[in-house]
Amino acid sequence: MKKFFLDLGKQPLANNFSKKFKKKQTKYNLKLYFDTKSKLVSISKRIPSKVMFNDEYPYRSSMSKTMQKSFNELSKKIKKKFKPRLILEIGSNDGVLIKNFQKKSVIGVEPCKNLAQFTIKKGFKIYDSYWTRKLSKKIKYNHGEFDLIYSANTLTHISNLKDVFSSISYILSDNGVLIVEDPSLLECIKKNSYDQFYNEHIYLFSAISVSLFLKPFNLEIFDIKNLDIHGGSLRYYIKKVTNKKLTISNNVSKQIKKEKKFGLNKLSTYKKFANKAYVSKNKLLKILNKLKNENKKIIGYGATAKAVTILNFCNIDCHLIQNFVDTTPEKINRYMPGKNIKIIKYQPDILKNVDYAFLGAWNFKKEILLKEKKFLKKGGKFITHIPLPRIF
Ligand code: JHZ
Repeated sequence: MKKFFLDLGKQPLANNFSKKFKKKQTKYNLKLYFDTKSKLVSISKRIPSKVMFNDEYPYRSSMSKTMQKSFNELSKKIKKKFKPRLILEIGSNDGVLIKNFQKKSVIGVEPCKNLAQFTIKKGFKIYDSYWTRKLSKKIKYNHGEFDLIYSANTLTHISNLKDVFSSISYILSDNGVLIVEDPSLLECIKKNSYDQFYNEHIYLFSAISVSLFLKPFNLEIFDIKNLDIHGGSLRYYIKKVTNKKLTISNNVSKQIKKEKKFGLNKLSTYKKFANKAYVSKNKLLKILNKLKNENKKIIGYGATAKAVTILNFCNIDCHLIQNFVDTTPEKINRYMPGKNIKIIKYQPDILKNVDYAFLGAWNFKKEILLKEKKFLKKGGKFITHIPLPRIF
């Protein structure tokens, strides 16, 4: 039974950075629900994949050093621990993981053709289609079964999870391993990062919900790792239930216990989280309005999908945050969805005349602070809303 807990208002497509200032933009309800039976947290309005993940999709996984390092380390681990013959990556984006493997040992699935091109051009085999049962049949027919399947920040973006996991189970070899990586619901609730919810994030996974969901597909989690990536992610190592060669690590029950102790299996936890989102909104607006009245120059740092949720939920436009800066070529000179704040190209001296930088990419705080030492030294300050709005 799905129970409502938070209304984040009308939100535009989180990655639809328009070329022109647009007075009117299509917006969709963003309401959050907790399913008391499946323990899944999801959003109500499902937008067709084709609308969200099109051939001009601007998000590039390789735009941060943190991400490159994480994928590089993972590829080494995969090679050493599992020694896979053939790897399938679902949602290969611009190839940040794939490029660490030999061309003959990896196949990617990436429906956004502009992103798929990055790896196709390098000579990798990429299916530029959506992950569906039909595609899994085609890939199995062409390549056989896979002994390692990897997917980061993709499966939570697909509405039909039954189709997702049944297709994976179908194409995964009997002794194969599936590695799934997505933002951790526990970390999201703990950090009050309501901005992890936008129309692309149809679900936010927890170990509780994933373990319940997998059973009918002959799949189970055999290990879990907590990662710092994206504000706290979980990496689930999954195998077939019938595969008794791999043992189940204590990390799985530990994580589930931790989540239950925090209350992820109870609606009341999400209601508290919803109240905190409103507290966070009011506090952020108070800070920004005060600085504006003092004529301070504020810019946004990192034109993230998360920032789109904040701008539209808190009703922040260019009167409060003048511009956003970002390193992604696909976002530069475009406008933040829904609020028309122009995104400008990041350059090392971009913060020269800035007083405050709002951390849209708060999940890369460490990397950004290291890069902006000069700004801080000169008295520049950052604003973050995680876990609650403050200046530092
Ligand atoms: P980042 C995206 O969300 C969308 P976003 C997607 N739906 C998803 O699931 C998550 O990723 C995982 C820029 N930047 O990773 C680069 C700088 O400009 O937090 C990016 O545009 N300078 C697929 O958009 C953005 O910030 C820097 O120094 O919330 C970061 O976006 C750094 C480090 C980043 O994901």
